[in-house]
Amino acid sequence: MQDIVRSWWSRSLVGVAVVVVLYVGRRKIMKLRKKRRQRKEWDSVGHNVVLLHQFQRGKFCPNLGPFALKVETFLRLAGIEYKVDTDSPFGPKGKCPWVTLNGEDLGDSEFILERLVSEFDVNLDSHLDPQKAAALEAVRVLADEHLFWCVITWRYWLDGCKTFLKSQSFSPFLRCAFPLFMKKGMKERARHHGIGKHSPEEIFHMCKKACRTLSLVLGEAPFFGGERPSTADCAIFGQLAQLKWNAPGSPYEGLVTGVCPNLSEYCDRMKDKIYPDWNLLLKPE
Ligand SMILES: N[C@@H](CCC(=O)N[C@@H](CS)C(=O)NCC(=O)O)C(=O)O
Repeated sequence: MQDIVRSWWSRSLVGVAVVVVLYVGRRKIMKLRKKRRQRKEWDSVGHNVVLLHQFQRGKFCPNLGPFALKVETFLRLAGIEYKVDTDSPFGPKGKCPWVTLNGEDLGDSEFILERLVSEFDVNLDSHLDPQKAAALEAVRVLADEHLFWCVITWRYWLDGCKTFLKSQSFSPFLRCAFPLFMKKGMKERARHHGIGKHSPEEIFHMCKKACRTLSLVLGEAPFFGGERPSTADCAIFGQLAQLKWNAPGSPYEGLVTGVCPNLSEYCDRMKDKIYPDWNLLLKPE
């Protein structure tokens, strides 16, 4: 009797092991096939057509990622033909956005823009003298490397994604899961970065100071580049758009709509000039 039970058990175990191996193998093959299919699609968008990999569109703003919005804004201003892929938002450096150009994958918005400038021989800054261009680069870093951290630390950790989710058309599953993994992950990242050591009030204060600085730099000018948008405008708009459209009803939104209204007007101006199809890009539900 014992022998029968033992052999039944060992046969069952072998059966389970075979099923698991088949299941894992099948998944791996499917993943490989998907990758191959995607690669084929990405490489066939056309010569000199940029494929921009980014997050899905939002309810009020075409992108929840400031760096993706920066690249898309640049592509439009420079008149470079592009297509969008939202299936694979994370690229070679594990970040969003990234682009595929003529079969080559490029990561990091700054490196992408530099490459586009040389590849397509475009210059959005020809009207700037070197000193103004250098000052704008410093302002761009303030937006990309400082304002960005204030906003995402608040968005994903301090606010627990509550306000942010109002601006996105996520599925019910993502609505529940997103805050769970983002809150903890963001807390850890913010602590490593250093900004997470400050109190919520201090982080808001830092964000306000950054907005006031941007507001003073902009002054009465229509764009940071003066009469027309420059490369730095793409980055600054990408970051400010997060406050203007992706923080509805919050004190962070108030920084541009109330404290520094010229930044809000600036966002509208950029939107109207560069995105005549803004509403068509949005994902309302
Ligand atoms: N320096 C990068 C920053 C990109 C970045 O931080 N993207 C965020 C989304 S806005 C991201 O991918 N975060 C995911 C992660 O860091 O794992 C750039 O300019 O492209």
